[in-house]
Amino acid sequence: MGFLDGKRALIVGVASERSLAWGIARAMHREGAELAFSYQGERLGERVRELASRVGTSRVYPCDVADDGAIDALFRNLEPVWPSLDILVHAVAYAPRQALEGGYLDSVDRDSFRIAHDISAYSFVALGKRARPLLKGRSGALLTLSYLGAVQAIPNYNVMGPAKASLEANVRFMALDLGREGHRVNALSPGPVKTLAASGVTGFRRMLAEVQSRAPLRRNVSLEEVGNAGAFLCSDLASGITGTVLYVDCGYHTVGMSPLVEEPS
Ligand code: 0WE
Repeated sequence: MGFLDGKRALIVGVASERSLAWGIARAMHREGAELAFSYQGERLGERVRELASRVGTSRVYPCDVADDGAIDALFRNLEPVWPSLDILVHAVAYAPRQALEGGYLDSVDRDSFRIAHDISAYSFVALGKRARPLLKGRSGALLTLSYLGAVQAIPNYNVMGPAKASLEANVRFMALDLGREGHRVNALSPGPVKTLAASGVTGFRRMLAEVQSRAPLRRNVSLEEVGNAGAFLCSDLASGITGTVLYVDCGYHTVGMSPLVEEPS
């Protein structure tokens, strides 16, 4: 008996074994959900198909979330095999590399702002619009992935901050709208995890060290912990929770200052 028995979940955003989307997929599979995946670009197609086979599915479809036609094609591929859907997981973000380092005003420009918001925030709405017909009559759950940079200024996160702020506002407006139909919309806000997206980020190792010294739990969060929180939020165990951002960060966002004395590591 799993707490997601009989649920169908579409996972958008798996790029590797270290992806947050993959952590969520594994937890959902463990709890009995049936899964389907999308991927961006043929280079990732093979990798995602291999990962999908480990959680017992060959439902794997291409989708570039920047393209409404591609989103439509994803659901046209899915509909014949899955006439209904219970869960949509959106774990996609992108800003041009050069916008993610240096001072904010120097690095941001109209193009990087537009791209970051389009791929990281609007794509959740675009997927929600298209998923809506399949959610009809179910108690659906939509989940996206945010980050602390949405609500606090973090060095180098730059234009991704406003993009995640927009994403979190979208969670609230989508929750209000879809709540009429019984669907829930939430976000996770995990602490830093060494994913493919994070591996190119300047100073990422120092960020992990900062969290480890400052977070109440004195460590970083694991992929499994993020996965478990995601599976919970999309399950009936969370039936009263919508429009929220759940921090999965070992408590980091709750403290205002590092411990004043060095602690043995
Ligand atoms: O949201 C993110 C990262 C998202 C991301 C990562 C990349 C790297 C490669 C978006 N766009 C790109 N574009 C690329 O070309 N995180 C929460 C991880 C992350 O990224 C940071 C962080 C953290 C944490 C960037 C700067 C500072 C902190």
